[in-house]
Amino acid sequence: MKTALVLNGPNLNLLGTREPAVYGSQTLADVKALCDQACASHGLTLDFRQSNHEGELIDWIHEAGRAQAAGTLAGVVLNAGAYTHTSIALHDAIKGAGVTLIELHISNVHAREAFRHHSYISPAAKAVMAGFGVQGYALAIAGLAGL
Ligand code: CA2
Repeated sequence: MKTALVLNGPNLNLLGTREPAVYGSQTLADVKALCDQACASHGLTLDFRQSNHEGELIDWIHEAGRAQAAGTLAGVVLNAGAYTHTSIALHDAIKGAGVTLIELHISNVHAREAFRHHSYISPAAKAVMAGFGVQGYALAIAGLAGL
């Protein structure tokens, strides 16, 4: 059985505690449970992580590239949080690892502030998901399973 790696970037550990109008009221633990269900129904094993540190996310993407090359990983779902809009290093890591990656945002970033409209992740991603709330995680896992 292949693994789906779901990576969450900075401040996503705060999910469900603030800004419910933008991000909903579900916690990151709730999102993990939702991803567990989605993976189970698509014959995938879930590996779910969160970090507030850019370098740790980069190390995990490199690890994912090795796992995909070894045939044990279906791909990555990445909510890079605000690093989406700032991190050339994450862009380079995704390209360098050669990993299949779906960029995910809970909110519709294009309907928000202009500084959220540009993504360094999108050009390196296989697909982009935004605006479906936390349900987007399940949709992205379904998409990964179907690739
Ligand atoms: O919509 C998304 O998923 C974002 O990736 C979330 C990021 C934001 O910087 C991106 O522009 C869009 C922010 C994650 C922080 O999440 C919080 C959740 C609750 C309370 C505070 C922050």
